[in-house]
Amino acid sequence: MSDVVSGAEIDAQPAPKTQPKPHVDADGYAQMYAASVTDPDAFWGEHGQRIDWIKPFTKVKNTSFEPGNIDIRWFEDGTLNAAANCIDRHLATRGDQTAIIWEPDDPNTTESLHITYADLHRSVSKMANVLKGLGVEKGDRVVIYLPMIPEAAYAMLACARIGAIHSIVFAGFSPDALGARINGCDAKLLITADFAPRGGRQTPLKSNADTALAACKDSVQCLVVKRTGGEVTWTDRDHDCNALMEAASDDCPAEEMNAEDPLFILYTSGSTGQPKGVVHTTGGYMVYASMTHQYTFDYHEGDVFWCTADVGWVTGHSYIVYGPLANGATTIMFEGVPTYPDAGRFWEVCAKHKVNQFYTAPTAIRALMGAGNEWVEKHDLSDLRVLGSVGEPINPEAWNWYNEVVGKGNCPIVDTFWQTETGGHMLTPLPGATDLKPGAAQQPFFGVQPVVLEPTSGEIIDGNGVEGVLCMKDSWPGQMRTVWGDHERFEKTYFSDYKGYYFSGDGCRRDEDGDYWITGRVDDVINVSGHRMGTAEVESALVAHAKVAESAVVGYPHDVKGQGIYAYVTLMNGEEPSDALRKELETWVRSEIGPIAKPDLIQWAPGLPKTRSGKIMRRILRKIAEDDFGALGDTSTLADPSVVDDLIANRMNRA
Ligand code: 6R9
Repeated sequence: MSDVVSGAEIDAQPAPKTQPKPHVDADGYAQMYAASVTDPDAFWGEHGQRIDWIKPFTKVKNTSFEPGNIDIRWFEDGTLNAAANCIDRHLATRGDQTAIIWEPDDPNTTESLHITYADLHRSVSKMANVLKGLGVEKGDRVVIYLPMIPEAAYAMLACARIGAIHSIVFAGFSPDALGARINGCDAKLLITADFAPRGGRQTPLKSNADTALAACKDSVQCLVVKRTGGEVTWTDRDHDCNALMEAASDDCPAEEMNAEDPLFILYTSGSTGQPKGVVHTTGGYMVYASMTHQYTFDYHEGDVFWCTADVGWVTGHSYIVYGPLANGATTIMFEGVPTYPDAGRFWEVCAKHKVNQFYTAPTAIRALMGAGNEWVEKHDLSDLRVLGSVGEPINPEAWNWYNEVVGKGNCPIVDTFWQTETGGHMLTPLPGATDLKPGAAQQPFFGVQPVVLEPTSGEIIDGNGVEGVLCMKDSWPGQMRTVWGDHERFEKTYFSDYKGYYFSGDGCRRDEDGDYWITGRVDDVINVSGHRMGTAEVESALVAHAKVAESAVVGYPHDVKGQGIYAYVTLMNGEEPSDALRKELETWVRSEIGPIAKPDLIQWAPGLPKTRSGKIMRRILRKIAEDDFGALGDTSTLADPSVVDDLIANRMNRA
């Protein structure tokens, strides 16, 4: 036994893991940042080379934020294919490397899958040929309504391969929301699955799809993936995806696309009207998604990267699929939820697949923090190097828990502020380069030029220790290009309140050190569990109910969700409030929009506080929902100030 080390001794002295040198340190960041904003053409001309072009670009930046002429183009004469960048270019060097690890909802009944780059090439090419066989051509729109299964990535990349534009609808959305999005972009095809297992439950996707398609043109076809094999009804427009893929050729050349050809549409909520189709194009988006993925997460060759988002959100687009795969990473696709089968699931998956970078939302962190440290401590998280947060401001308590209990004080936390509209990270610390502050998004990514504006005058506020609204002074390659079918709405939403700037909709503070802190939306958008929702959308769902005369929806602080949905509802004359009706309205909103839009609190409001011109005073409703009615401010402009007393007396959210 003399020269043999016993197992116990090995356990007692684990070899320290080698840590790669971060891509940039503080000086490196400062130099690169300065270069990116002083000469964007030179900077992005160089970093544009990180992806493969079919025809190299000769022009880099051609962008205008000028009123009446909002025009954003990057690399505009270059051609490329996004799927070839995510797959084909890796085949020679890493065909056998795992591209996607698929982790199922239920680890006790289903095995995880390791899909190599060669496998991915085969499946995406087959799916691309299936799409072509169904008549999908370059420029056509394809709506994807799938669970988090490998086919979701195949479908995205198959569209990209043939130049079709995908629009993913989160599988938690209702048939109505799905139908509106299919019609909104005049899609030729819907790709869905029989069922979506999640947290041990199953959403009947195909049946939802049938309901949605009843409100669409007969010509829209439906490609159905078998996920569970459960029984579904079959109609004339349905096609069996598994059978067609099996029969399809695995040879499908990648279409040559212009840098400014649309890659995808993704619907997102704003402060007014129905959700709008955010359009991202190919070249700038790919450069930006891959570069942010590499630098923000300090991604190195061979790392296993896990973003827990759903591909139905932009985070899943940029940091499950396009960014990691463009960089030749191993990316995890997780079908489940953080608490199923138990509250240790995230950490079990991290240990099982030796995850190096882990990226999730504050709402999940808060929920798991509440479940107790023992769920984390029983798993080996020693491969974790970087932790990420996205979707909403992270409160310091959750940040500290994430840092200490999950990261053991060794993993920088990157609190990434960005939006569906921005394509990739805008403000974020960089591991190894930024001294972290819990709750701050801190510093602009390369090429991003944040400004703080005075909310009413729109004047730039210079210097540090200031607060205002967050705008961007100039374009970056990942910026959205337009609202699908409505360029005017694009200009009106993002460029009209503050002329010459891109307006994020968020408030922010720049502290004494010049670090940015996001203070939350300044418009009527609320953030529930990291999901963006327009209060107007929930209101219009409520008033669509026959018994509802009027409604006003606001957010209120919620321990786990960040914000909860507080709905004030005025009933039609003659209708009586009851708990049964409250339930009915909750179910109604779930079916109109989806479970994430269900109001947490509904207050019966015989009247709403309005100005004499009839405008609802949301400021007052917000304060009452926050149980902070001592600070209502001026109510003298109200048409009938007594409604406020009634609302306070019957408030639902007593501290
Ligand atoms: C990526 C994504 C965007 C809105 C955004 C802001 C909020 C996102 C944040 C954050 C504070 C962060 N938000 N990240 N707030 N700190 N790190 O979430 O896109 O769904 O479009 O939401 O989310 O309010 O304006 P999206």
